[in-house]
Amino acid sequence: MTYKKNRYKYPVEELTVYAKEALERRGVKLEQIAEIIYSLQKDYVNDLDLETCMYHLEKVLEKREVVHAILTGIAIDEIAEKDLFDDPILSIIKSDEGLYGIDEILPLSIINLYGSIGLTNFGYLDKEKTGIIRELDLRKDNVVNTFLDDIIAALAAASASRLAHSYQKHEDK
Ligand SMILES: [Ca+2]
Repeated sequence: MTYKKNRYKYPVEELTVYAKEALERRGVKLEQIAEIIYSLQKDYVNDLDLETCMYHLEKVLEKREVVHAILTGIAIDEIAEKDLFDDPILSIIKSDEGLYGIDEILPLSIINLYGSIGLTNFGYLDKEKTGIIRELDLRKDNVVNTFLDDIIAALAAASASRLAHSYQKHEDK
């Protein structure tokens, strides 16, 4: 029996580069996500710094499932921006209706990788719209960020969860 080596067309390292490029193209800097992670965890971790937040974000971005969610969400936003969907779904996506909900379901594939702290943080960010999430929410005029704001919230929540778990492990030892 031989192991099928080329199961994936794109190695995950390459996908991570695509995902980072997509975030940058949509006006999101990784530092801005790190700032949200910091705000979520600063009260729980002594001497937390942005570098540590960034480290955990980079680790989350190395996962294929995470990259898939980022690229899918951003693709939907960009296709909607070009009016390439048909109505009614085009109008629904473009207006980011509160009851649409699919934009919040897609990033659960990121959250699910990091346990229940991730889900709690995701719910919190969805309500509070911290930092760049709020900025994305306010950017209008032919810009569609319906999926992006939830993707960013999920990345921050998942990274915060990963960070929290890494400290718990240290304490358990
Ligand atoms: Ca949204």
